[in-house]
Amino acid sequence: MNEIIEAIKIATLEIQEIIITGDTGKSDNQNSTGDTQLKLDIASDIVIEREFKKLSCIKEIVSEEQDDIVKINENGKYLIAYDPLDGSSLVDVNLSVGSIYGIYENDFTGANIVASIYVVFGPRVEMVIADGKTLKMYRLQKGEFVYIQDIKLEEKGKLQAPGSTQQCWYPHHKTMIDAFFADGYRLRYSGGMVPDLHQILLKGGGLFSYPGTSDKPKGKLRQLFEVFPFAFTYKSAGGQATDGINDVLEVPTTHIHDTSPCFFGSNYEINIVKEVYSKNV
Ligand code: P6P
Repeated sequence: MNEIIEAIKIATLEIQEIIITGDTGKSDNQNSTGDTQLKLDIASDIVIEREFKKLSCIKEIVSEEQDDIVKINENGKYLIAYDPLDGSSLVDVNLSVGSIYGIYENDFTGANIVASIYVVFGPRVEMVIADGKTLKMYRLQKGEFVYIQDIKLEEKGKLQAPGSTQQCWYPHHKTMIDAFFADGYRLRYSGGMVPDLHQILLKGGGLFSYPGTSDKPKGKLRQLFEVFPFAFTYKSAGGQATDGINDVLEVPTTHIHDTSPCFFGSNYEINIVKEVYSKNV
């Protein structure tokens, strides 16, 4: 696992440079989910794949930016699914973005995730590593990643990050989100999953939601390299993650680009989500 972390550190330093100096324009391609790929997405993906291909411990990788599984070493122990530069369209308005890595054993399913790592490219570059029991944050300082702190969620938080198109929310979802705001929660939503979830983790908790909607009943966020890594991250910080009914890591995966409705947060907020959604199945 340490060699994977070191590979991600090397890739991160190069991606930071790509963000600062790279072309934020669109490529001529779309990814498997139909998103128009930015040149930054492709450049970041190339860097990460290059570094992972050097590691004999990796069996195969899945990238948001590639249609198919890439086989690395048939005797490798780990399978890695990653989003090389999530929220890349925010770079040209100078907002924070991030990379997300889910590390699995045996197969690409929520039940088989064994670690997650995300990197926030913001005013500071920070890397957060989850092992299922702890969540540890490191900060890039003078070319090195320095340990800063462990992250733990409060039982109840203060922040709400309500994603997706509000006009497509189901009525019970809208009623639930409105009730949180009526209870004094504060809106914190940039449209970048990584900084939005990082903020809730560091500011004591709350709820990030990207539900199923009338236009996207299975949600928008991808299971293997967005939903499951952050579910594992939040559980490692003492929180929870659900699809509205169950632990989101129990959601079945039939295709490597499958999506899932997802809620990540402190226990109090997630328990409310489960209570509301269980009555509106
Ligand atoms: P919406 C970025 O494109 C992304 O995949 C996530 O980083 C983010 O949480 C979500 O989409 C934002 O989607 O529909 O709220 O703009």
